[in-house]
Amino acid sequence: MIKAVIFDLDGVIVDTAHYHFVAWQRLAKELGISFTEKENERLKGVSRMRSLEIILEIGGVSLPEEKKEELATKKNSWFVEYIEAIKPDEIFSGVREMLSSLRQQGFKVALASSSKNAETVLRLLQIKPLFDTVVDGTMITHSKPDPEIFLLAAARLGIEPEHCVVFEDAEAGVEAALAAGMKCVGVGSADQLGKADAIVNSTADFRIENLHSL
Ligand code: B16
Ligand code: MG
Repeated sequence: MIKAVIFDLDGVIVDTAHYHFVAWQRLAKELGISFTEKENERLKGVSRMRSLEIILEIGGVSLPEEKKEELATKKNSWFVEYIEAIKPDEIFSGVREMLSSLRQQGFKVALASSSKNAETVLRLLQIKPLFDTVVDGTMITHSKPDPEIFLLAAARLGIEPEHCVVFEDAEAGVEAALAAGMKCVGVGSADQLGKADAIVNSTADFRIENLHSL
């Protein structure tokens, strides 16, 4: 019996992945590393520092911790600059209505994003009041694919993991949801998200009445 729905942010509610990509690519260019949109898939759902490490691995570059901190901070300052322009209508089509319907139908609704900028994005989209709880990258120690973020969201909602469904667009996120003992709807392609219990092209394509048959 599903009682709660937990949403990832980037790629499920809004396309911040594009802004992450543009900022990472700018940094990669400065470092002389070629970084493609396909390689960017590996960064989805994982933490800022792990993302940087993946790019450095791609470039075969090894740097001291201090330098990595400096580069991650630089990338984040560009990302924050880019997302300042986000408008409420950038939310994926149908998602605002879906969040409202879920709560009207008695489901608890949470946001669980690895991003430390999730609060800013929610404010810009004007959707924070649509969630019963928000868990983000500032509140966790282990990033997806570790289940910590989803277990924390469920605990804050007061709902057992087996009664939760997670909407995720990243492979690391699907793994995290399943490791948490939750059901998972993958948003994207079956190639990448094949382990999910169901796959949709975009979040609002999922029919709420199908939650109980996952
Ligand atoms: P930040 P999500 C994740 O958000 C992104 O998918 C991932 O690409 C990013 O590295 C991570 O947030 C950390 O973001 O640098 O803003 O803290 O998909 O978990 O909503
Ligand atoms: Mg995501």
